[in-house]
Amino acid sequence: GCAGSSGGDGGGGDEVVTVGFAQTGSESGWRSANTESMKAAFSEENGFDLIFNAADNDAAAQIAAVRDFISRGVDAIVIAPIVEDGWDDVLQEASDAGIPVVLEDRTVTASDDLFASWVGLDFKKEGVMAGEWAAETFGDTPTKMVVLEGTTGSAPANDRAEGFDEAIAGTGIETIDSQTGDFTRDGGKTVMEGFLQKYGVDGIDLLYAHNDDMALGAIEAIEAAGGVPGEDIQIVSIDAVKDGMQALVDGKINFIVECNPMLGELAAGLVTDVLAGDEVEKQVYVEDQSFDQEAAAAVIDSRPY
Ligand code: GYE
Repeated sequence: GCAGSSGGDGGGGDEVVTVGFAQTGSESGWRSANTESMKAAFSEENGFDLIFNAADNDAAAQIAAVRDFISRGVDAIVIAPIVEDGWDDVLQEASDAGIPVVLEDRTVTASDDLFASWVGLDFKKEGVMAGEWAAETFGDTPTKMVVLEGTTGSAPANDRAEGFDEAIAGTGIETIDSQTGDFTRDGGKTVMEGFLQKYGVDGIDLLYAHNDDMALGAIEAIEAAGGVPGEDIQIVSIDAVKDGMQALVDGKINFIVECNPMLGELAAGLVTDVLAGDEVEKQVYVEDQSFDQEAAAAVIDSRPY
């Protein structure tokens, strides 16, 4: 046949592995860190040819990107699914084409026969940890809470809501409003402006933001409305990215649950193992921590993202 298939690196065991990665978009600081981690792990030095697609949070565009990977005949596909539902058909198509799929970050509702493995975080547990802090902080005290939800239909938005609600059941915390801010800073700011217009700074005691970026946007809205974030309105959020941790150190956020975005090496390891025909776990969970102001101050300079 044809010699020199690709690369011209001498062949042998050094075949380049072509991977299509369908990223959600670039909605948050967490996402930037995750994209960096993925690109570093799926690098040329590591033997990968990475085809990177960011779908700008458009679920249909993300599915189209995966279809494109299939028609290009990549060796493997990695997906960070924007939403949980709607994956059955395209995952079946990848399976029919004999292309293994590894999911990273978010989960899907499709049958787990349709993908090789998933690596990510326990979003429900993150919600529980955030809710436990709120339950301990406010207890039976009547507390008016607003929620900034992540992208509607995404696994972290669904699971973080569920975990938090379980943890605050039976406390004095009442959800007076809850809307999506799409995991973005602008979204968090705009939705919080609406909440503040409706309830006033005095009518809100607590904000639960499904990620740091939305909390950071909300902080701007609270300050613009003459309120003191972290005091007039206490804030709990999830991710523990640099800007969020700084706001926690500054007392503008009161508690943060970590969500580790450094999933690249684990995802690349799974792809390598799957292509080698090795058995892999269906679900690989990465551990998260949580931080109050003091804990954040102690680690902020040593964190990689
Ligand atoms: O928390 C948020 C990002 O899916 C865990 O997506 C991820 C979430 C993360 O936009 O900041």
